[in-house]
Amino acid sequence: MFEYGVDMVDAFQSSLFESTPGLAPLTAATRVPLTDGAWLDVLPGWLAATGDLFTRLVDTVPWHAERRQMYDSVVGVPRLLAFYREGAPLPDPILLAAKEALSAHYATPFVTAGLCLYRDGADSVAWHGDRIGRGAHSDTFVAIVSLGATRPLLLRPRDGGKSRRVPLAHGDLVVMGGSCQRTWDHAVPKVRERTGARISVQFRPAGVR
Ligand SMILES: O=C(O)CCC(=O)C(=O)O
Repeated sequence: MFEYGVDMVDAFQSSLFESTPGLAPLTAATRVPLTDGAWLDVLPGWLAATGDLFTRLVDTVPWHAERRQMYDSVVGVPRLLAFYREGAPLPDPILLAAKEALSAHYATPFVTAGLCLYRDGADSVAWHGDRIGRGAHSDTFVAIVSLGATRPLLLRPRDGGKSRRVPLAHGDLVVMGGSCQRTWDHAVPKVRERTGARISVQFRPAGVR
């Protein structure tokens, strides 16, 4: 397992705050307008130059499996999960730097981090919007950093209409903004072809799940 000593973390964290190496300015993101006041900001490779962040997260995050009721049976959720609530230390200083950069750029504190590990192409998340809490009635932001294997993020308007496919490669950032959580749904579908593992890190403001 990767050894990541406290001194190393401290030294690295200081240098991140001085110069945020590997983090391109968020002003480089492309704004993609959707319908109904929803939009995406897309910044390919935002965290691509961050060494073995993917491996560190696979090794150090306390991943857990969840089960949920589906009709008459309880089924396994097809991905592993970890959640860092507001104030919980993040598992890597790069994620802290990313959270700070997003908060500054969007002038909104991003306070929680949800991490998902898609072990292979059979792992997925079904169509949904983040509508537990504020996203149900107000404009908000959900920022996703994708690490590891490329998987498509699909988006479709809830009222019908043209859907979008955003391929998320290693280090890519996509921010769903405006009305996106209440007027659009998103999903990461299963893929048939052989696919490596992917981690999704979602940063959210307070009261958005
Ligand atoms: O895998 C992703 O990037 C999307 C995750 C997601 O939508 C969620 O966990 O709510």
